Amino acid sequence: MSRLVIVANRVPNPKERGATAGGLAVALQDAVTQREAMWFGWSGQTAESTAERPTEVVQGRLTYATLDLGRQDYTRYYQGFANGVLWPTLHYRLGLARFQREDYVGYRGVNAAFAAALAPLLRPDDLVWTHDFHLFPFGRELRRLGCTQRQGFFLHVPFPPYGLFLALPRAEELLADLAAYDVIGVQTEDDAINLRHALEAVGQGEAAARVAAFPVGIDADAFRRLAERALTRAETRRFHQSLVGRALVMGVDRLDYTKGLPQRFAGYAQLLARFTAHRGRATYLQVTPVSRGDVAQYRSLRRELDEWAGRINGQYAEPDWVPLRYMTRPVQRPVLAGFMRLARVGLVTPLRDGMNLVAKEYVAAQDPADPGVLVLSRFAGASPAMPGSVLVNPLDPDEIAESLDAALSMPREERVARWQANHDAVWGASARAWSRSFLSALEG
Ligand code: ADQ
Repeated sequence: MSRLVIVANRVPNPKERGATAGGLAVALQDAVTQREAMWFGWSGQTAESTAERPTEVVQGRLTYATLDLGRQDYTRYYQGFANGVLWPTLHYRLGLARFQREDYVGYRGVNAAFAAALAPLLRPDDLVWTHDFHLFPFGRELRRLGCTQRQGFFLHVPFPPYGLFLALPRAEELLADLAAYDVIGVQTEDDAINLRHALEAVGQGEAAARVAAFPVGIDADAFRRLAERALTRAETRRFHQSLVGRALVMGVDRLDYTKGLPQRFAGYAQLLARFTAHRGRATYLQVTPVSRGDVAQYRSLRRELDEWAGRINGQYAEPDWVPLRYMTRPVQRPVLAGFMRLARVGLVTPLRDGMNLVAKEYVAAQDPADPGVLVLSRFAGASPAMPGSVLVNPLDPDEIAESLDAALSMPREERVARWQANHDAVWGASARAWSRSFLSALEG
């Protein structure tokens, strides 16, 4: 079997395995245990200038090869173009993008530097699998250096309608970058349609034929076990006792403007205003660790949410009941899994999301005999395959309130039927199936 080389902006820390690993590391766990593999990418550290040679750590058949980023590269490539322009544009928010020519030049420069650092480490029959929007140009840079290996690319975030994407300065060049890959994977059929249109519109029809949808999944059995085991943990028991029989609504998201958090808080406020029976009977826990805190838009979002939380609790709290418990500190995965199992409602309302793994984790965490209800945004990549969810338009706080009321009032029989309707989407489309189907397409 040929070696697998995974290229991603962030490489997991070899010391943090299992429970603390990030989403991508978890999804690729199966792939890297099946064959010899290498993770290649940014170390997460900055230095005076970007390293030319990676630092390698070998763990059995798995090698981690990482580079520090120069401070200016960090600002331009990572903060400026990847997070400041591509992230909003790919989530349909062109108005939030701040294009600056030097950031774009920095982005291309880091991709070229990464390719130059990886090329000498490659063997002729390696499979190279590059991940996400930070690395559109990476495959073409490798080709420029004479690398002829099979190369695949997977986009974890959505791809917007082509007219929107083409409004981005340098869109054509970025689409031509994608044409260097043998397989171009996206999350959903809608993303595939949008990306094919964009490629065709710029004369890259051949590349359009190499685009396919590979929906990301989770290891549902492992998450279910985590959730069950969590019930015996002291944190979970203390939390359960603190609910004193009240129905728990739960949200888990990175603090990001794509996650629809102000609208979600507004929806919960509408629930308390319009459906007064839930006052004193429901508790909403939102866990939202701060991410990208050095970007202005994220700081102002944080202030907005602080205001919402203060307003909701100020207006509706009772001496013995706090309607909203809002946390911006990270919570460990095993603890989170236990909290999800206790939740009567999983509230997942991104304005746009490539997939959204929290929706799948919530379903996996439930007790099949007495499951909770998933209230899910129509605009999460997870929604087409999850027919048992209560679907909402995340821009409409009134609709969120009505859906919350319906979910909180739902009889057990209907909750069980809806959970079963979501079961296949979660257990059938596993992390392992995702990486295996992508890699078999890449092997040709
Ligand atoms: P993200 O935008 O990070 O991922 P998501 O799919 O929800 O979004 O994955 C987040 C992961 O981090 C989940 O496993 C979740 O449990 C965990 N997580 C989130 N908040 C947490 C918290 N407060 N504490 C601890 N863990 C937390 C991107 C795309 C998604 C796509 C994934 C995978 O934006 O659309 O589903 O990649 O392709």
